[in-house]
Amino acid sequence: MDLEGKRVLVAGAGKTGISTARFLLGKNAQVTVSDSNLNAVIPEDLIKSNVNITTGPHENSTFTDQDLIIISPGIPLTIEPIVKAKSKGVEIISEIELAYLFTETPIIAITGTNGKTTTTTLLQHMFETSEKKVFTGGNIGTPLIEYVSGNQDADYIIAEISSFQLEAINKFRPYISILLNITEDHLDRYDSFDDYAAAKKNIFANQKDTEFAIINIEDKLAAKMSEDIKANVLFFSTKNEIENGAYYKDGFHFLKGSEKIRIDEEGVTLQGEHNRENILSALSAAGICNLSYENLTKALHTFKGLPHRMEFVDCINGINFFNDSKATNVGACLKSISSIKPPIILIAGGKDKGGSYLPLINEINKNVQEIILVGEAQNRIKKELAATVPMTSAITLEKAVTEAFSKAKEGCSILLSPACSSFDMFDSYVHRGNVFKTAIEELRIKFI
Ligand code: UMA
Repeated sequence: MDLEGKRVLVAGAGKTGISTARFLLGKNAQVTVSDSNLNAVIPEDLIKSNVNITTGPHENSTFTDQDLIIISPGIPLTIEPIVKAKSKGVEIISEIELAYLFTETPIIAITGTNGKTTTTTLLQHMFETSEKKVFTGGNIGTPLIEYVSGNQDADYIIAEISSFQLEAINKFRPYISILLNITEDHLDRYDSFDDYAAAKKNIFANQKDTEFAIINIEDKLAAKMSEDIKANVLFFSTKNEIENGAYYKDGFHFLKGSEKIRIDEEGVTLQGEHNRENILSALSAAGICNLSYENLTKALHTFKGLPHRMEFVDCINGINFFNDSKATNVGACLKSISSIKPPIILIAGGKDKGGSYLPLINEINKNVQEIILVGEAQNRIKKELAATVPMTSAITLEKAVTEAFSKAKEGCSILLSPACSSFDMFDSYVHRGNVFKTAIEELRIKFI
């Protein structure tokens, strides 16, 4: 793609937009940045450059008078100026598409509703343990375009990819794509679950039979998607033996080329059924890339896990605290309440994403003693889970922690697993998780 002299609009001035604008400047494009927030913070280097910056409500004409628009993931394709620009023939692509067009480095792209970040980070660790050079980015935090503008030379790009990023691709074509699972999420952005799933399926859209798709066969919808894709499909399963793929049965079985490999579970740091899925998918990709048994075993023994994902925080008076602030949807919450020892006092709630909470009922009845609710979604949760356990409300997360602690007996687990996003009360799930951990630190000072 030749960008020299082209009129290119960057929609959104968050992490993605800023990195994209810098890249485009380096390609001598005529760059405009438009952010709907009047108070968007634009870095000094861009202000001083010849980028045209507009903040405040998007103007249709700013979007229609362009040759190309790079849309940030947080902006839906349905906003009026984008629809108008599209109808005038302006090309609209996401930043991952732009990055793809400027690199030859093979991409391992990981998507799914849950487990993306863990799998991405685990793969990075596997490659680094095998002394391979990788760039890790995408939805995990560093835009892929930074790899391209940094003129880096990695063996592989390991990219966590969200459904938002997949909405505006034309050619983006990973060497290996991984689909972990698809459960309800982001229904505040999509008209239906089908629309969300269709965006995820885009990860396979441009792959050819020289490339690979690694798919969770236990996820019915994900498995169905394999039927009409061109890539070589390798399934993985935590439940059944798979002849031509990876599975868990008394250890992790996977393929390295045509060789069948088994790694023992003993010494593996990641725990829980959902992590078995993440491990199997990562091992499948590592097997395609020919990483050795020794290095993969070492990587699984030394992987440190991630904060805010079923993170054990503390044990006070025999009561265990777990921080799963990253559980921003019902599927993730379901997995966490089924993976720790009951009885659980669950702290849930936050910004509602429009999905149903009903799938939680069985696991709550089995494992949860009481729910303490915070945030905007609490009325809906109370209504949908009325037939389960007692529920109370807390005004702040700190109050929820003290309330839960006052009700917990020795042996009980207090779990923050909100099933909602954090944006009603916090800047992000990280902020929410840190507030939870600070509240626990304060309990420790008071009660010990
Ligand atoms: N904005 C507009 N017009 C609009 C809406 C928003 O101009 O109509 C502006 C906002 O004012 C803001 C900017 O757009 O200044 C934000 O853009 P963005 O929301 O795309 O955020 P970025 O900072 O670019 O971060 C994005 C991803 N954010 C989202 O998908 C919402 C980050 O994923 C990702 O790490 C980053 O790119 C680098 O690739 C975050 C996320 O929440 C972690 N992802 C979702 C998730 O994991 O569930 C998908």
